[in-house]
Amino acid sequence: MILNPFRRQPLRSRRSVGLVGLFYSGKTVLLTSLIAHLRNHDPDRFPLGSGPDAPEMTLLGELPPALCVERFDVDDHYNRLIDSDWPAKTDRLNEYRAELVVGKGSWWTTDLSLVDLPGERLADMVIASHPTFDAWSDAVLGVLRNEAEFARIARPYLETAERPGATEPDILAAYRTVLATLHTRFMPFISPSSFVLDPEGVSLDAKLGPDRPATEADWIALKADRGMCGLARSEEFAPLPPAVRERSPALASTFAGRYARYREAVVLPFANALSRCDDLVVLVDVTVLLEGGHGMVNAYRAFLEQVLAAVDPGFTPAQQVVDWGLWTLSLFQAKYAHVRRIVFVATKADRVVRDDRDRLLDLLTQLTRPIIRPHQARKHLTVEHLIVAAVHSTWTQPGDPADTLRYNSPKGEVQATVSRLPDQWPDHFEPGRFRFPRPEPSLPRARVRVPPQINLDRLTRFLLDLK
Ligand SMILES: Nc1nc2c(ncn2[C@@H]2O[C@H](COP(=O)(O)OP(=O)(O)OP(=O)(O)O)[C@@H](O)[C@H]2O)c(=O)[nH]1
Ligand SMILES: [Mg+2]
Repeated sequence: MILNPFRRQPLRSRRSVGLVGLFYSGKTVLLTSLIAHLRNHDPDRFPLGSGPDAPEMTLLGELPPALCVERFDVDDHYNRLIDSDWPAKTDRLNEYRAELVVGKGSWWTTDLSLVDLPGERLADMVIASHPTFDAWSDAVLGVLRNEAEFARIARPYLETAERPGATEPDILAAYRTVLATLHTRFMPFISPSSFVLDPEGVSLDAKLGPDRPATEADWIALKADRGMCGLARSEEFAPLPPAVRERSPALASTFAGRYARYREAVVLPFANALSRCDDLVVLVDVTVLLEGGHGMVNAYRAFLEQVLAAVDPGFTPAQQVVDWGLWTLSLFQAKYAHVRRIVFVATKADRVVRDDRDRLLDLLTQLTRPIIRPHQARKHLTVEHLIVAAVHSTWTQPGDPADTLRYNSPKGEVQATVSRLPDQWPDHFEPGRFRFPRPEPSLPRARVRVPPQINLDRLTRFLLDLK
């Protein structure tokens, strides 16, 4: 909190929110739409409370980033949405920061930071939480060995690494094949993430170019050839089992040096920014998980467990005392940086029919609750679940069948049959069993209007701590 007696609102509180979620989960679109509503708040369409006295929100000014270097380019993203194009993929950590006031007679303003990052980098949280190469190797290989989905993919790598006489290039090539297979099968457990998004922010997909190969094996070979496991070609590393580290200490020490440099340059900047956030919005694209099959869901669970283990959200009573002490000693400014609240958001809720929105929320909760419950049992942690569409881009007309949605595509308006959601995650389902539309964004062109949305107002209420 900051005190400034010469202002109409003499008190200012600071709040930082990190958006986390896999690549393509909808972080940048959500942030862009949220900012459009902050800039142009309409209390009737975007109610921040119930009843006629719901407060108005006013943006007092935009501020330079506080948690990272790069500013979130909201105008560029918004202009693309207006042109019926989704924002470009994020290639580096960036932040939107603004000061706003909620309500007319308020004494408080909120200095709000919203942090966006490339989804691929989150797989590196397991690097953030392991300062040494040995500990990281054991953690990664533990998951690759124990999760049935990964074990088949990882077996050839382990055999290569454990073979006497295996060279550094053999080991790196075999690990790149593991990562290429995970990427091709949409399994989000690709660390180091430089394999799919190099330190310059160039993504593997962008590098693949037009020479599209035919079979899955072709894809894997191509990606294994082009992906990079480290800061540069000469800086690649791969996890080594304990026996291999013992047998080849020189190789283990080379990999450990490269690991430390990668961790310092790529991972710690975004891990530090996230750990300084008060709230995390964890975006889960349930529709993409359903489209991807049970293998993708299992990989996603392993990924989310690692991310939350690294963030270690929540507060113990002792931390609360330290927090209070810091706060008073530094005249109400500093506070113990830590994530206190998490909201899980099922994004792109406009891809399912209206009657299935409750099921979407149930599927989200079934997926995340077992992962977050142990954290809640150990610490004070507020957890919320919501479904949201940041840019509501589908619609129906009276008389349309219950399983259809309409939306715009480059060829004009489409009416499509969409999959109905199950009550529970099926035991076994292959990719392609569920299908949902991929609409163009539908947005008013006049900037005095704001994007149509589902529940973004409820998310904003949670973030601003409004009842
Ligand atoms: N129908 C619908 N599609 C959406 C919505 N939000 C995002 N999408 C789709 O999801 C894609 C990815 O959204 P982004 O916001 O760029 O995803 P991201 O999480 O920022 O991805 P990275 O930058 O790669 O980490 C978009 O290109 C759209 O196709 C939404 O509200 N409704
Ligand atoms: Mg993005």
